[in-house]
Amino acid sequence: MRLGITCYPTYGGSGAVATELGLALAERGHEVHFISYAAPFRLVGFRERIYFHEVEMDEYPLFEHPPYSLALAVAIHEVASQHELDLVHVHYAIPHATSAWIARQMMNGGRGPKIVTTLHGTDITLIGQHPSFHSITRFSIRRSDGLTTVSEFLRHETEESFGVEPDRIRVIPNFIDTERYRPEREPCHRPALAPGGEKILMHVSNFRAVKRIDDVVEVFARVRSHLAARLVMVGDGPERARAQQRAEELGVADDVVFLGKHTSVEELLHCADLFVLPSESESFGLAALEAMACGVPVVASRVGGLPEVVEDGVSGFLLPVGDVEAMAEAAVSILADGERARTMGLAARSTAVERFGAERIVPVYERFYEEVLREEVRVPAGLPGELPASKRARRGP
Ligand code: GMT
Repeated sequence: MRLGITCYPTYGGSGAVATELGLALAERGHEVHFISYAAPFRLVGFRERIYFHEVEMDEYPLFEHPPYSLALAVAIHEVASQHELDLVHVHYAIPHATSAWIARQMMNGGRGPKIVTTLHGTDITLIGQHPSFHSITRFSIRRSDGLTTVSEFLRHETEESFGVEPDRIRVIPNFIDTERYRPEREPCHRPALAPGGEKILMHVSNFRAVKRIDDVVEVFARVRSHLAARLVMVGDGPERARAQQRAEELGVADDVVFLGKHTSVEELLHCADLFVLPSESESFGLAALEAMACGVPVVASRVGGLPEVVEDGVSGFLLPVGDVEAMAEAAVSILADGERARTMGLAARSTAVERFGAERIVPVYERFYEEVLREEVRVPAGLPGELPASKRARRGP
């Protein structure tokens, strides 16, 4: 197949998944064209059958807010025409699903590549609900030829909040390269991160408010009053300064290290004894899965799709959002008990390999694309002014 992939290229789960998917599909013989405003952060080095197309945006004095959605639509249109794409897969609905739809409308009255939209999280649960975006998001996702969500939780949310018909959405969970993300990698950075042999708690995110990184620090301060520990914070974002300040206030700053953004977190995760993810909302929790693949148990909040990834009491513990006391207690119960930590770490790794391994999930996407191309996926009948999918003209003259 000739595929286009559009995603946010900076640090974030949806861009990471989109890039890994493109790379895996190219390995399997497909031609993959990434279309975005910058090369996705995990797209490094030369790979056969992989192309990157940068969306061009010119400064113009009138544009206080340059219309990226339109420039992206033009780029998708150009790439789809020049390379005769069969299908464009957009990750995160806003504005990608809309731009892809516009691009296709520009092609001979709507003939063009099929559009698959993967919904990742806040495009549905947060920003997509805002009055400025709700109707266009609903319009665009309902016009995608194929719709996927990364968890059952998000499927349900999409159906409820956007009136998408129940049988339209396919749940395809995020996946992980379990060769790259694995326990006991070399070199081991443990001596550098915890020179005194302390236990290592780790958190990786983009430090937005939804991640509640203050809670990570609160949990750590409580754990540290029970045992020698260090907290390694990986990533950056708007909440970083507040979390640093909270660490100072709690008197634990000397044992908290903020490493900043990191392109290959697998080099760090395997050094951790525990991963902490106390998010307010999490449609899947890719960071938790990455830790689990490295054999690291997780203490997280019981929200969104996290219970579909972390099995409470088996690969970690799930606690109510904001309950830092309970999270700290759960963390200590793992860190202070070597046998429990080992058993949970093994369970975490097994879950990652058996349920979320790339070799298991990537072919699911491939089969879904084939279904979409064969028009076997249901497109709603009642969209005003549209012919049923089977009657619409196909690409080409
Ligand atoms: O939706 C977002 O907040 C952005 C997105 C991202 O790009 O990081 O995160 C979401 O997608 C990830 C990949 O599918 C999921 O692992 C995250 O749980 C999800 N974030 C939220 O739901 C807050």
